[in-house]
Amino acid sequence: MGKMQLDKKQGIIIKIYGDIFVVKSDKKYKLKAKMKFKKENIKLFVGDQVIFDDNYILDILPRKNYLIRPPVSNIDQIIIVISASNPEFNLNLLDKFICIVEFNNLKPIICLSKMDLLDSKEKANISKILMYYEKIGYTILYNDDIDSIRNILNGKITVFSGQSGVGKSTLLNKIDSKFQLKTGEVSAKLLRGKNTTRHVELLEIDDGYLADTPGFSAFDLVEMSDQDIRDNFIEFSYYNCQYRDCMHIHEVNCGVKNAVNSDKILKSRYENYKKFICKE
Ligand SMILES: Nc1nc2c(ncn2[C@@H]2O[C@H](COP(=O)(O)OP(=O)(O)OP(=O)(O)O)[C@@H](O)[C@H]2O)c(=O)[nH]1
Ligand SMILES: [Mg+2]
Ligand SMILES: [Zn+2]
Repeated sequence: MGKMQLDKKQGIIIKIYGDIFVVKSDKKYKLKAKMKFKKENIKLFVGDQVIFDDNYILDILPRKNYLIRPPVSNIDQIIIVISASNPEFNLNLLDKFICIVEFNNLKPIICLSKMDLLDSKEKANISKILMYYEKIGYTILYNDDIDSIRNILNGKITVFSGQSGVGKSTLLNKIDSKFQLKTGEVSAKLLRGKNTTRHVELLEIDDGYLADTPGFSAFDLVEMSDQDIRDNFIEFSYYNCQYRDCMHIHEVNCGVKNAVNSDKILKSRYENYKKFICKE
């Protein structure tokens, strides 16, 4: 008699702790990974589709995409949470993050938090800036409009990202109180550089998954060349320059610089672009 055939199944990794992988299929399984992953230096991420038997993850299916920081694969969309205040409204971080998300061939969705901390004049100011981002093609959401947010989550893997303290975990708890994610004081986070959220797992919502992620205080664009950065300021491509490979810095007859001067391109976008190119 031959060996007993073990049942093979396919599922998605939703949680990793130590060397244990929680895989969701018809139900949840707690598994270990076969040695070959370590030998071949393959790191398994939440979001990975895997083949498994009763005890082990045997194989990983090809990834559609993945992020290293935070480690998540097969992402459908990224919601960038940005706060209107506390921590301060920060267009430099927003533009940097949009650039990275675009570089990964995903469309960022921008979600504003803490508008309640602003007076009406400040609110109008921020709304005007956000209209620019909407005009160039990005969806804008507000963290008090849970219905709209929940609507776009269905059937997708969505990663919530953004600076520490902007309210990612608070928002996810509002989307579904069963998540019970830890939240914390902004002052404590910024002072000690401490994140309340430490690891990444996928949370089930309707027919999709959400990933809360630890916020960052600063990060850089090291993996991107200057040309990559330029190409991921998507609205620049609408303007024509004399030189086909124009970097929009020192060149003459530059359509982008003209558009900045005539307020067609948001000044802060262009200023941030220059800072990123100069690796500030
Ligand atoms: N006034 C106001 N406070 C908010 C809002 N959203 C979140 N907060 C507060 O902001 C603080 C930080 O919220 P968290 O949800 O822990 O922030 P986080 O983005 O998950 O932070 P990390 O996990 O460190 O990345 C908490 O004290 C929240 O109560 C909001 O819309 N308005
Ligand atoms: Mg958090
Ligand atoms: Zn140019």
